[in-house]
Amino acid sequence: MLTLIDPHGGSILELVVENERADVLKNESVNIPSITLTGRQLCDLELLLCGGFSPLRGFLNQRDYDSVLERMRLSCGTLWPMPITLDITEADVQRIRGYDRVALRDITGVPLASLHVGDLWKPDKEAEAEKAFGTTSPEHPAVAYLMDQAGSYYLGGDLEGIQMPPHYDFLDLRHTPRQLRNFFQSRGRSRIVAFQTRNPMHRAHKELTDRASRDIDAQLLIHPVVGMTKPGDIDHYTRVRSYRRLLDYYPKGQASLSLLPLAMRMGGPREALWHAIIRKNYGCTHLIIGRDHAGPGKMKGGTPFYGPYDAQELVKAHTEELGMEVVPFRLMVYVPASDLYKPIDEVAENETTLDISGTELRGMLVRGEEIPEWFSYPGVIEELQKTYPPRGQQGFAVFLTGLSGSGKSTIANALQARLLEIFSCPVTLLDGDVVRTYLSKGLGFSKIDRSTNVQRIGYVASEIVKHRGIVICAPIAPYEEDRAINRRRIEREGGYIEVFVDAPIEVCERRDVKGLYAKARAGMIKGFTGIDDPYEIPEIPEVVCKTDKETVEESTDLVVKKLRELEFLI
Ligand code: PPS
Repeated sequence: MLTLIDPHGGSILELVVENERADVLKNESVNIPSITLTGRQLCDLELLLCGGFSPLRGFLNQRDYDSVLERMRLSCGTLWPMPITLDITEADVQRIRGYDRVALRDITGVPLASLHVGDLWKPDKEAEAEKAFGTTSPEHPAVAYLMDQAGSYYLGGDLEGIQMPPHYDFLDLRHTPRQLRNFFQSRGRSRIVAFQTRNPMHRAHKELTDRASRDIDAQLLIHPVVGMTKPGDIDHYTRVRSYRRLLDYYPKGQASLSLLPLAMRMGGPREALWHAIIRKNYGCTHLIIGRDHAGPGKMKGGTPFYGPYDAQELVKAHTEELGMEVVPFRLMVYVPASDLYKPIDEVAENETTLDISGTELRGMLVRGEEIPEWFSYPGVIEELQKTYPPRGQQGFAVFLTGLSGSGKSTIANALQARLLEIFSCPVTLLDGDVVRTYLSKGLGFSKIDRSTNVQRIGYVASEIVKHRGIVICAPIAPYEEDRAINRRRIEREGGYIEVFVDAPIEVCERRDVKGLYAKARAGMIKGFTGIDDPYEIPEIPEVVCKTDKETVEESTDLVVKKLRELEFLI
């Protein structure tokens, strides 16, 4: 363990102990209570152990926590804007009572650190949200996390690291602060400008980072966050592959890429200050800070959480204390008339500029549209295209829902045959009865069992769609909530086409293929959908098939037509 000589002055505090001590702690961990870390806690632990969060020695105790919230400083006065806390549950509190050490483990059970139990307290979460993020709105991702996911208690204490959390991806791009400092030193570089990002980088980013590093004669460190970013962001695997390709477009040796396993809070100004301290620990001397740095965007009503330059201002006000310079990021825009990127403040009033937003880009990718060269680089786009293939190359789920006897299975079978005519790949059919035989054996028809059954189908379907496969599901799925959960889960991976197989109950009852309606009417089956259990009509189905008025072919045609319209079938 290194000793910190000068907070923010250049030293870093690494918390992983020597091998011999680590073995002692590992053995001891079997006999003390353990806490299994969540994804976010794991990211925090990694930054604590490697020195990215120097000068912190562990999770904050109450005095430091209060002080950080009140004045963005630890109780000793050192600048530190973000509360780094270990949240635990009431059950955890009971388990650790009476112990002075607790083992921190990852989800697979590997002991990563021993925490010397310090303060245990119940925080006022509203006050924390207001002070740290300036809002108690659940639309702010960190506030939502704090209120909905974080445990009710905080456990503070110094850490002795047993080992760093293991990683298996992009190992050549993961560095500790010490490794990065050594790397820069070995290159003889003393001026390093960091670029923080959680998005893919295109031409505008390349132009601005290129300019920034040349203007101040500094080596550029592209330092993307690969821990946790804003929900809905592009996954880090895709981003890192695209950053790698982007490196080819910088002059040789000008830019380096290293991954930061940080869990962002989207905390705007405080987060920017935190980013500066972290980058300082990683050996950087400058940080590029732009408009709305680390902000979560706008609230539903359109009001932004933070002012556009609040982050820049706050960090600027502390540059001397930090020993870190801010490089203001001026928005670079494309000027088609001169085929050039320019800082927005250099663009004349009558000059036309062009841009493509992240959402527009994703739309263009899934529609298979060509991405203009002025916007990005072929290598970068190639990587994004792999993750966002055009609709015709994505998987999809056709989810048929309706009463028993409404015709779901018949349409499902006809549709499967139709799709097999077109595609060479298999089409999986998850029919109600089949699922209950293999996937949901043992489940009954209570509300909870039905939900479990329907969500299991949704989970399996989402996996098939993720692998770009085609799946047809045909359960009754009587509850809107379950269908909505499935829709969200499947749409993350590809297409979800809900088909309401709409036949009046009298028609279904008349058909009564399995004789179940008769049994239900006779009271021999309880909780039968449509008789004494509800069927909630789908709110926004992509297709409605009226099977009392259409032939099977006509209903199937409707689904196929919709698939073509949505471009899943070309
Ligand atoms: S659910 O609600 O989505 O979980 O139902 P599902 O798994 O699709 O139901 C499959 C078949 O179970 C038969 N069955 C019942 N249906 C409704 N209510 C009750 N109580 C019930 N008991 C048995 C019924 O035949 C369903 O098949 P389909 O193909 O829909 O006729």
